[in-house]
Amino acid sequence: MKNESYTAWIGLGGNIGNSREVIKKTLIMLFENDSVTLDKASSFYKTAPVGFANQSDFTNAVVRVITRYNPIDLLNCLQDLETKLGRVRTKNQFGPRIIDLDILLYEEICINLPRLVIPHPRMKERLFVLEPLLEIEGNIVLPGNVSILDSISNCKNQSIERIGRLKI
Ligand code: PH2
Ligand code: MG
Ligand code: MG
Repeated sequence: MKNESYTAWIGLGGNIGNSREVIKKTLIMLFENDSVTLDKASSFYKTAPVGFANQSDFTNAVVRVITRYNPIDLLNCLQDLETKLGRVRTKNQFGPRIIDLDILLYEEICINLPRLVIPHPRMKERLFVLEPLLEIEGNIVLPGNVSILDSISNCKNQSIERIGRLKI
């Protein structure tokens, strides 16, 4: 592995069990790994489910990390962590989950592989990603030169409530 480090943005979400505690535990476990360090974390948000309505509200957050991993190694690391935390993959891509860790952005790169698409293909339509991202990255311009505020104003039908600081 090269010694360089890269910035990535990760979305966290879950709606099974005490999701706030699960997200905290996830971050503690993630940062026990020397190859990923926390740079900035958003607050926690309580969000209505998007994509499949008949399930509990989610808790969501976004973090900015510095990592030595390339995107695929970072994905492997996040998926290992999901499994360790008890994630069971079901056929419902948008259904309930204990923890979901998604790479939203990695530097300014674009990747389109069967396992991994960066920027995250649905991030611009999801208030549960955009609002926490705006909190930590006020000036960010989204891929395609889209303003985050414009994207947020297109998601106003999705409900989101800030529920407190993420202290780890
Ligand atoms: N994740 C999904 C599908 N729908 N809705 C909310 N509010 N938060 C999520 O994290 C979420 C979702 C699939 O990854
Ligand atoms: Mg997801
Ligand atoms: Mg995922």
